[in-house]
Amino acid sequence: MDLAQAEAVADLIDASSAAAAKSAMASLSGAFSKRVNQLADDIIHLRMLVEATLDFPEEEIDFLEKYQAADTLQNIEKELAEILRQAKQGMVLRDGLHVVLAGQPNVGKSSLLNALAGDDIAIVTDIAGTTRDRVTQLIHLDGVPIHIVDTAGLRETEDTVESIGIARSWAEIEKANVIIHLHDARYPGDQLDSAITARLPANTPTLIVHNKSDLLESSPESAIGTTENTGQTLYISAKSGKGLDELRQVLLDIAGWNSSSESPWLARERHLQALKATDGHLKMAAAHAAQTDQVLDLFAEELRLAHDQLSSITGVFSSDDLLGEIFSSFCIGK
Ligand SMILES: Nc1nc2c(ncn2[C@@H]2O[C@H](COP(=O)(O)OP(=O)(O)O)[C@@H](O)[C@H]2O)c(=O)[nH]1
Ligand SMILES: [Mg+2]
Repeated sequence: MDLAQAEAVADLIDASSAAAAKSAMASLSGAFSKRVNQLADDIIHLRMLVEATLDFPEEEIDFLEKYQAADTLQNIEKELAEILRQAKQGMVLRDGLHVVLAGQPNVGKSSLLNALAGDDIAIVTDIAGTTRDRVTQLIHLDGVPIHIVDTAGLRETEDTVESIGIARSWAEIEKANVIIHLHDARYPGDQLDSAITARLPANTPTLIVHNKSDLLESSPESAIGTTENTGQTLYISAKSGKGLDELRQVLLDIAGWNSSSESPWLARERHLQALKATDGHLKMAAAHAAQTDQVLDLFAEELRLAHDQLSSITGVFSSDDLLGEIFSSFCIGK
């Protein structure tokens, strides 16, 4: 069993849905490791050729041309991109998405949490400032864990407890993977909503969701854009449930979840970082190869670093600190 498989044991124990458990099983049986090892083999082959050329310079082989190194490297990068894409899916399945409900008091944030959870989790009243502390609920969409965080409504307040709650709301917003900025559909273009929008972190995908559409005389159509921060305007009613399926679908899209593609292996942040670092070194190698006066030893060095990064996933090359960290999540008996 290699390191990625050992991690899969812990992930299988912790799996929060059937889909996550299935993917953890795939990792455990070596599906992820196999792809990583195949890619490592391709890099090893290329390294072997370049190191040989470095050792026997008198042969004066134009290495890169003779062995079509550029093509080989391109194929390796393509395969890496595919592994990275599937690893991202696997990470969503393992860690889920943190979705924060933000907005003014009384727009229906707590009602939306309850509607999505299918249960009365948060207190709902028509009194502004009811929610004072964040309430988190785990739901599953398509087997994907989604942590929904309900927050205190954002407004100026003299109330000490409420203002602490609002500070917490902003802290949650900063940590969110996705922000649902809830509006009251009856008051489009509200000034306070614009002020909130201006304060939201620019790099976090944000959905503008107009709630209470049941109170409108005619219900406007939702506009679902293709990019994350533009054009996502949804009309829903937390009360009647209208538009909630659409909202769920948009959340899955943002998570990068594609239910039609085969069940990926489970992946961790560590794996993703290593894959990205591998990609960085391969790109550097390609850049060296593209120069007219090819610096073969730099090319070789970048390939070596790429190889090291990739090997850290399966633990062929891992520091003791890392191993300590990973195995600290195992208890005796597991
Ligand atoms: N008609 C209607 N009322 C809603 C809807 N969502 C919430 N409400 C009402 O709006 C009030 C405030 O809701 P709440 O969920 O506590 O808002 P929050 O302060 O944003 O958490 C309550 O009286 C809810 O019953 C909706 O979709 N339609
Ligand atoms: Mg509330």
